[in-house]
Amino acid sequence: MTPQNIILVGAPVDSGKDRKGCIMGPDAFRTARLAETLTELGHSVTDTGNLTPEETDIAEHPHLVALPQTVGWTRRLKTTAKKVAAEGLPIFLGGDHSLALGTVAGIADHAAEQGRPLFVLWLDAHSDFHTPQSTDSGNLHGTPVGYFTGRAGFDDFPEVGNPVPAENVCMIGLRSVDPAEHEALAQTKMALADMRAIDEGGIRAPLAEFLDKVAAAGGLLHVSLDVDFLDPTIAPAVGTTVPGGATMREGHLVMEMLHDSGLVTSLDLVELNPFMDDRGKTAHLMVDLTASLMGRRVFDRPTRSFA
Ligand code: 6HN
Ligand code: MN
Ligand code: MN
Ligand code: MN
Repeated sequence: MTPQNIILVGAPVDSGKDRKGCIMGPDAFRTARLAETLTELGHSVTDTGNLTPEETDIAEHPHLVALPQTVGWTRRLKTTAKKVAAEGLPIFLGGDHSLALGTVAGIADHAAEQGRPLFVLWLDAHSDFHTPQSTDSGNLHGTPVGYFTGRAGFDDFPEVGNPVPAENVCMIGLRSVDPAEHEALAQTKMALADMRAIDEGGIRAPLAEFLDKVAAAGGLLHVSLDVDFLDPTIAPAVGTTVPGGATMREGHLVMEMLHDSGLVTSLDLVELNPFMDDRGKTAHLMVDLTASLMGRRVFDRPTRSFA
């Protein structure tokens, strides 16, 4: 991979759900040597430190958890993401998944300015396609895809100037989709690979198909990696564990294919709750996956075929 100008942006967002702990995420990624690892791969790495949310005068909501804080984070991240995307390859260190309301909306503004379409790869057990009206839990980390694809009902949030068309989004790893999300997803042309599809056909096919589409369109590609994409036995440090997730090798293969495609222009690392980790194993795995995305390989692919 040609050396990249990687910009680490700490986003200790912890307002997207009731359970606390993602506030420690950015420092756990730092402790697991993310910057050093990427530097060793030959990239230039700048850590810009941690952001804070903008102040808002929005009132607390009876059902939605910490609405004012999440709106404040969305404002801050939308502006910041647009700016840093013009300067290099940003990696947003979460923080819970509500940070993607801001990161993807801001990256979409950047893509529009470049005159290029934006594509989003959503690696998650969940589809996060709720609106503030459809969510049962009131946890706004379940809404970012609804927001950045332009669903109605996000009145308190910044306007999404450049919604990402649903057909430009691919989700891989799904195994927990709420009925309201399922119904809404059925109205779209989003590419959805649930765990059964992966069991039956492998994780390679849906990703390869999506990457071909991104390449053909000359698009930018944002990847949003939720810890719970991975099976909880290998990645326990997350509040929303769902059994039956991606294996270690499925995770790495996705990242290696993304690397070889050369298409990825921005990344979210989200939902790491270091309070729930087992001696840093989830933080280390997330760093290792990021390393695979940024060019680490065990050895050069063998030239001899074993078929
Ligand atoms: N995540 N669908 C559930 C809810 O509360 O709306 C879970 C959301 C999980 C959020 O994956 O970032
Ligand atoms: Mn998520
Ligand atoms: Mn999830
Ligand atoms: Mn729900």
